[in-house]
Amino acid sequence: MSQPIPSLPASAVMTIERHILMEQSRFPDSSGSLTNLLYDLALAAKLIASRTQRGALTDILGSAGHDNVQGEEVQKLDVYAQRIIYQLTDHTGRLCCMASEEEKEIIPIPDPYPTGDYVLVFDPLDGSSNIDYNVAVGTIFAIFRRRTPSGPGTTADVLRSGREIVAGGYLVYGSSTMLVYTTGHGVNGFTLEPSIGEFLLTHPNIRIPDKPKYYSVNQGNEKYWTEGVRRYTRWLQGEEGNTRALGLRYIGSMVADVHRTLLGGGVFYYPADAKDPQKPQGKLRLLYEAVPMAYLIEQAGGYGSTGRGPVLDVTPTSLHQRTPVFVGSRDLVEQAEAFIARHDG
Ligand code: P6P
Repeated sequence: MSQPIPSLPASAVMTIERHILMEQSRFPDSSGSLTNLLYDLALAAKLIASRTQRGALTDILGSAGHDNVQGEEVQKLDVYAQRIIYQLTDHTGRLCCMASEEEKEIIPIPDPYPTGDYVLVFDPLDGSSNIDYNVAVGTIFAIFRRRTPSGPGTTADVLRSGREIVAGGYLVYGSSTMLVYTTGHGVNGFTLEPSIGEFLLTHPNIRIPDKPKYYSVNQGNEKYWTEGVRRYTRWLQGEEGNTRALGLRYIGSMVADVHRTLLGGGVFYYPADAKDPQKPQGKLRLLYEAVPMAYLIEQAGGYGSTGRGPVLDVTPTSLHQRTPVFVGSRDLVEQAEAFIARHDG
């Protein structure tokens, strides 16, 4: 039975550290390990933000000169973000292993450091191809309790369905730096106050608005979509019998597109497409992109689907497995499932 969170006077300044501690009070028998892991991620975010916000003023833009496991050109900021998150979490004894978009295999905890009870999966800098154009980018993370009893983490600890997630969220490095996370009791957003280096609560108990504003998809890929996804998109545009036409907003950075969808309502999707035979399930990864975002959107009253059913029901069979993703207002996402079922068989 979770403990009631002690109420604070409205004037109280709610730092993320205080908020995480209050969340921990819901779990009296907790060891504090998850709390400290969330602290570590908040610190990593401050360090990453210190670089993203200075852009070309530091030697942090541009390509790192090699491709990653996804075959995507790695940006210098990708490398920096990956290294910061790893260095802040590899020695603390809170993790049994990690998995990153940038690393082909599971990342073990190095000797002589102890292993812990949790698994961290993350995309250190999502949308990094946009960095040089000063477009918002982000970090996405999900945390699971380990499944194996002890010792080095294994794929059995990492390849988990979203139903087993214990915490998830993202950082968005935009006009301001925000950290948005959930531990299963609602979604809260914090904005970094650079003058004091603190994330302060600015968006308590986020709920996705009932009245949607935008749909968000790369319409340039339309010729590669299935009939169901094409007709769904025309429905969103006010055809196919729909009287509530939506505007289109697409940034090409998942964190920024999902953040706008979470706060403004609507739907973001990256469907399966025939554009790249190597990626028939679309471009986005299940474990460290779709799952954390679907979990967070559902905690805010929305829904996350593969187009055929809940993202959170899918158990990955490989680390970098891709999936079609539809996240946002529940009724809009369920419409996507209906069009796909009706027209794509
Ligand atoms: P496209 C960024 O490269 C990313 O992984 C996501 O952040 C984003 O949603 C998607 O790819 C954009 O892909 O094909 O529209 O450029």
